[in-house]
Amino acid sequence: MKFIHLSDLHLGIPLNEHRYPSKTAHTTRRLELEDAFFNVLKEDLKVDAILISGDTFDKDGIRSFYIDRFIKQAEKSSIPVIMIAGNHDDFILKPSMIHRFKSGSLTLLTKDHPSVTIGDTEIIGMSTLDFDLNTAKAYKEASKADHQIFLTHGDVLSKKDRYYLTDVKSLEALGFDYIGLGHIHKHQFLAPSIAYAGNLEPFDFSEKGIKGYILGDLDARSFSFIPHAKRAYHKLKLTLTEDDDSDAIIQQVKENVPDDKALVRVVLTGEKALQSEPLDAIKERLDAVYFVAEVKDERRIKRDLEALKAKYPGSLIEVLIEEASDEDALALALEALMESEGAS
Ligand SMILES: [Mn+2]
Repeated sequence: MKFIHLSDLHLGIPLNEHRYPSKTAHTTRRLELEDAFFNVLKEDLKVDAILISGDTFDKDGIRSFYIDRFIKQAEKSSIPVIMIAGNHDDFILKPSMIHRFKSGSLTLLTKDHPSVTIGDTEIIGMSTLDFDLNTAKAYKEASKADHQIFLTHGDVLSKKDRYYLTDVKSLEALGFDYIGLGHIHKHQFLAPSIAYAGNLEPFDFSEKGIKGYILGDLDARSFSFIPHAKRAYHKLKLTLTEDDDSDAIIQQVKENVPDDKALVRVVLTGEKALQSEPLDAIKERLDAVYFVAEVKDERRIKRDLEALKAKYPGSLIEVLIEEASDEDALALALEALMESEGAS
């Protein structure tokens, strides 16, 4: 039995428009998030099942279009799609909704129908709402199939999370051939056969790194992460000297982030020339290279202000240096003053 384990699609998640350089870029990204799962379905996958471990929908109240499209595509899939509800989409367990998710190739595992058997493997699922370790153990022990997979959704690493389920050791002790988890968006293996799949596409700068799904082969006992995302977020801190201009900045960013489809946040630190290029100009140049670029300037003006004060004692320059709170304003004022005084 081979399967794909994916998670946390959060269909309908709002995307902050003002973070995108244009309406077109915003729309492009919105569609990439909406289409990620359907693109997986379209691929010629040599697997026996697609397992989704919760939070398929972002929240109750999203446009029905997202739910309708998901059901329509999943029910006609050539590969069975087996899903559970997470903490974000437990509304699909409501009596008015639940029946829609048992149609064609689509099966939602619920308290009343907690498992489905495909070939020699029983897939058991428990939503965040229904999670109970002893019940999971009882299901495993009652199973007559050769293999068992368990799907659930919540935190198994931090007890502080209000959706904490249990710890990894307790999950391991259940003896499943594979446990597919949802909730934490960063994909990770907690044991050779226990994994968070993470989401298919990153949603914001808090979700760095490569995104994709887990490809599992129960007979080979092999479970591996497969990258699938169209884009990745990158955060970059550059330490500059006052001689570094936008050419040097762009070059350094390109060396660190060669992928021009990326979404990049650059923090500039180090030294800044008194007369430096406007931040907007740097951002515009980065915008021309990357899909989304953000720049934050944390540089400090290097010029020795104490020496300047000593050179112009009792002058407006001294007052400015002592009173200015904003470095950019200080730089501009100093520049203007020194020009008018013929200093440089
Ligand atoms: Mn969740």
